[in-house]
Formats: sequence, C-alpha cells, structure tokens
Amino acid sequence: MNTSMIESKFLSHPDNLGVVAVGFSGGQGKQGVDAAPSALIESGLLKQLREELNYKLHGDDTVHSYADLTPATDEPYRNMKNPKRVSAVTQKLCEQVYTQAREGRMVLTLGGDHSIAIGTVAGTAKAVRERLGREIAVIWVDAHADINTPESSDSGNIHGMPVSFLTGLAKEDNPEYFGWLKEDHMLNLKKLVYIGLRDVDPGEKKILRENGIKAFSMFDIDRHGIGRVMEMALAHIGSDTPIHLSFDVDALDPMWAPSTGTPVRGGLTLREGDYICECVHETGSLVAVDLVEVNPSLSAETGTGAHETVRAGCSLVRCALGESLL
Ligand SMILES: [Mn+2]
Repeated sequence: MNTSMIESKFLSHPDNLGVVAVGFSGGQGKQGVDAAPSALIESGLLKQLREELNYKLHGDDTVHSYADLTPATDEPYRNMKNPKRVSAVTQKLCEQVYTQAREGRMVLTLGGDHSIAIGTVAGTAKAVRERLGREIAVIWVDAHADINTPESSDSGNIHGMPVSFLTGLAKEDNPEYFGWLKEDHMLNLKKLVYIGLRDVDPGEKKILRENGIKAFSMFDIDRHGIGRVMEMALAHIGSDTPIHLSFDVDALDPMWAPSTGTPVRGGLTLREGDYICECVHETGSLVAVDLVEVNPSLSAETGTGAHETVRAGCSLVRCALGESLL
C-alpha cells in the first residue's frame, strides 16, 4: 500500500504508478526542457515515490527522447512548427499512457514541454472510457491557457495549442498532423478547469469566453484565496469524475520556478501550488498527473534557479501523489 490515507475512487491499483519520462522539447523553441525528466529523476523523485510514498513503479527508469520519430522533413503546416514530429511523439506517448492507465494504475508523466499533454490526456481519456465508461476532467494549472488553434497562434509553437486539439476546437483529419486524435481521446470542454492563468492571448480570451470554459486566473486567487478557488474548481468537476492534473511549472511565480521557457511574474507561491496538488489528491478522483516545462538549462539569472525549479517540481508531484504535511 502507498502511504496516502485517501481511498482512490477510480483506480483498481492505486498503489501502482505508471511512469512515463518524456525528454521532448519540439513543441517550443528552447533547448533544455528535454533534460527535465533526467534532472527530476536524478534529484531523487522516483526514489522518493518508491521509498517514502510506497508506490510500486512501472514503466520508465530511462527517458524517451523519441529521436527515431523525427521526420526527414517537417515544414510548417497551418502555421505549426515541427508539426509532424510533435504529432508522432504525442501519438506514441498516448499509447504509453494508455497502456499504464488501462491497468488501473495512477500515471505520472514527466515532461517535456506542454505539447506532450496532447498525448497524455488523450491516453488517459481513452483508457478511462474503456475501463469505466466515463469522461475525464482535466485541471490545467498554468500561467497560459495553451488553447490557441494553429490559426490563432502568433508563435506557431504547439505547446500553446494542446487544449484546442484535445477539445476538438482545432480540427484536423490528416493523421500526420494530429488527425490520429479520435472521439475517444477527446476532452469535454465542460470538464476542463484552468487555475493560475495570467498571460492569455486575445484570441484565447475569445475562445474561453465563447465556450464558457471554467477558468480561475490569478485575479480569482487573489480575490477568493486558493482554498475557495479549489472548492469552486472541484465543485465544477463534481465528485463522480476521474481527474487528470496537468501542471505546468510556469504556473508558479518565477521566484519559485525561474527555470522555465515562458516565465510570467505574479504567479502562485510554492505553497499554493502544493495546495492545489494536495486538494486534487484528497478528492480520491485523481488518475493521472503531468509535470511539464521544467527547463534546467534556463537558470542564468539566479544561479540556483534550476535546482530550485526541480525541487519545486518534485514537491508538486509528491503532493499530488499523496504526501501530506502531517
Ligand atoms: Mn502550459
């Protein structure tokens, strides 16, 4: 048994953890985010999960680079950069997550940039539909909404688009360009909740408004406090829905997590981040966790930034998987 006192509602083997380590940076332009899984593992995360939280680990002890999935040519398509490569990697990742999740295990994915959530959420959604006949909910903790369509994106970086593909807002039939996403991979827009937003593009604001998507920005956290925001977020999802938590470390203030590709000031404290994870764990509904956008190479300003960011990432994961203060 793991050390959590919370009974899992949806996992048949809640003390079994499927680990997927994704050294992938193709969804954005900066090198280094592909080194995050190794840095997290080297800092002792998997050892802590095994020895302190008593999980039985399955899956990866080595990090996938997916170099074999790099196509010979990969021209921009509908404004997306590296479209074939990101599509192929996320499709493979979807299978990996699905393989772990269909066994009734908790799944932990260590990214990688946030484009990888196309694969992780799709894999969880499919496995949960098959196992339980249910839809999943996704709690997306992030400074950014990552819901641009290829056409609304300025940068063309796919790490800003995963939610639009997962919810069907961005449609594509060609399997080389995310057309492999089928109905059973999809996320219902009503089951999506954002926490921590503070840098949302004009086109994304329009998408959020027009689709009535539930979103708690830093404004809401300042107004209500993180405790009330979590109550409201979880009430929106309901107690009968399996939850996939996709945590972008840039949701934290750069004070706590400076080593990330697109830092935005005015973010969550480390305790607020940990609290979100503790609350989600406490529901007993959690079935999968992603930790993304840790970039150990981006630490020039503070010197200790990379170490602090990795440490923060480890703390978030442990809280989501049942570590408690007392
Ligand atoms: Mn993100």
